[in-house]
Amino acid sequence: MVGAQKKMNKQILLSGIQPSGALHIGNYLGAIKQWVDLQSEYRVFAMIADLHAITVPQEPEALRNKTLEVAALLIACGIDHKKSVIFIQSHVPAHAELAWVLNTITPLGELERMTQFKEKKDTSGEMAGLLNYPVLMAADILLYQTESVPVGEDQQQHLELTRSLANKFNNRFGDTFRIPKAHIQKDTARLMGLDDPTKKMSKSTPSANNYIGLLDTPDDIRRKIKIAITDSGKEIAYDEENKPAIANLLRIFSAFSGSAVADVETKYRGTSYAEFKQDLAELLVAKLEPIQVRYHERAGDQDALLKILKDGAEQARAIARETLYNAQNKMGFLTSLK
Ligand code: AQP
Repeated sequence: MVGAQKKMNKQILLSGIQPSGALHIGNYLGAIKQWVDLQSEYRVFAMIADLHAITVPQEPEALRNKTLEVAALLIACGIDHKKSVIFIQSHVPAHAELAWVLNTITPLGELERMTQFKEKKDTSGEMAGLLNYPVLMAADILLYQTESVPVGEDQQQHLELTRSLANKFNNRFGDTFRIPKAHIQKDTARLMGLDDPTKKMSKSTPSANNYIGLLDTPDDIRRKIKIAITDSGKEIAYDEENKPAIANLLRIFSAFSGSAVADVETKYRGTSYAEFKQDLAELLVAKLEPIQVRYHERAGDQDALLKILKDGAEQARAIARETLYNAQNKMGFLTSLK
């Protein structure tokens, strides 16, 4: 989830990632790397979305550890805390408070027809938090008065709800929220599961063989690529429909090597799946190593990490609180007495 706001000539870009498992190369290519690149253009607010993560069951100790792991990994991947703001969602109470306000104007039927809810409810239980996830996401976006929101196709429905809630609130209580526009991202960066190329690579799948974690050891990377599903036939060819597994591996190779998919395809035409996979594994080992080195340096200095998160929360709170109070004030809350 990402959004950009233009404020006093400064663009704020809000982006979120859930500490719901081990961050993987899909999260890196599809999200983190893009935020790193956007830092020169925008003031990036990188949010560790723990409130979203608990919409499906989480073990407390794991959630604590993953939250700090994600923070250290964001920095290791290149989010520069001197230029950007890294914060934990639950440290900015305005997210939950605005979500509550928005819940009071959200029709139940709209939430029940959300695809993500329908997909997750059978495995995670029909909890109200899971149902209300899109309302919290609307609060995340609206608090920072984001102007355009780059979203993948799977998040379009949630952005539509955000727009409709913002319009409804503005019509009823007066101009409060900027109506965010969707900026549809091409899905080229989407990586699929190594054990099931029909579903996206996902950090909360039961099997760690589904993904390459950013902190996987070289041996794990080699093993996972070796056992990654391939398609029938022998040819290394990019064919999304008939060879989805090889197409996925080619996309991963292309993204990490910087070569076009067609060039990788040409290079490996006539070689074996085994040879291609071996080179892919070595490429990933080499590319993830510097991130892992920086991660271990960062994770080893907990005091500095906690300070970055504390400073980040303060900066986010100042902006978020302003929008929240404005909204509450318009609704008739006695915000001036707070
Ligand atoms: N497979 C993927 N390919 C490309 N991008 C991906 N992202 C996630 N999976 C892929 C992007 O990572 C960002 C953070 O995602 P999230 O933490 O909000 O959760 P998610 O999108 O639901 O990702 P996961 O890994 O599948 O997490 P779980 O299993 O916890 O639900 C988003 O920008 C997302 O697009």
